[in-house]
Amino acid sequence: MKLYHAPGSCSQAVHIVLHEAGLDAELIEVDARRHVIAGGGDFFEVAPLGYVPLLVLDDGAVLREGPVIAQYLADLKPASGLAPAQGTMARYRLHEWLNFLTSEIHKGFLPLLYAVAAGRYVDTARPRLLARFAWIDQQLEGQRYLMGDTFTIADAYLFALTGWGKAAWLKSVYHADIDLSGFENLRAWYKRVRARPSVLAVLEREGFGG
Ligand SMILES: N[C@@H](CCC(=O)N[C@@H](CS)C(=O)NCC(=O)O)C(=O)O
Repeated sequence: MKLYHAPGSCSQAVHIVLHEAGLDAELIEVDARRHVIAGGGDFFEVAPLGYVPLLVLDDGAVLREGPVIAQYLADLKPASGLAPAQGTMARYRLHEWLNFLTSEIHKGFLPLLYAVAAGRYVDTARPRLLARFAWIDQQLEGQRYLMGDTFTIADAYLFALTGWGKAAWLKSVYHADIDLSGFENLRAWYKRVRARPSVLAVLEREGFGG
């Protein structure tokens, strides 16, 4: 397998899942803003939509969309607990989280990451995003991970996205103009996730260690 990824981007979630599942993949780094593959090469030739993550399987099949790639990898190692079994209510709960993270958090960040282009829309986008983080903070009350006691791919996804916000306890990657410092449960969760060996290994490899 080959994983096209960009350090600190949403593809970090898939990178973490690879480690958690104990799977091997060749990592190919991409400059996601310039759409250039490290060492040379036009990323659009591999990925017509120009975004990471992208997984190329050994038979040449290409899998797009982070939450789908993460589920594929998790399902290769069911004993990892990274995704509950297909068809169970717990699996639908996982889908619920992944869809929420994709549509409400991941894409909710875009106006803040491209604030100049977004103009006054930032004034609408920021409180919406904060309200959704407040909701996540409430859900984490009294539990270790998003789905309870078990770390799942939803935690890996939220970890990559949370790193985009501003808070003293974050090693922010993009410094999006949103302050997450008021969310105590999120903060405790973040520290817990950041201490996982898989996450430490990925941060080191992506240049955010230490
Ligand atoms: N729908 C895609 C979105 C992926 C995405 O937004 N990737 C960003 C990095 S976080 C990227 O590569 N952006 C470059 C671009 O869109 O040109 C997914 O969920 O996997």
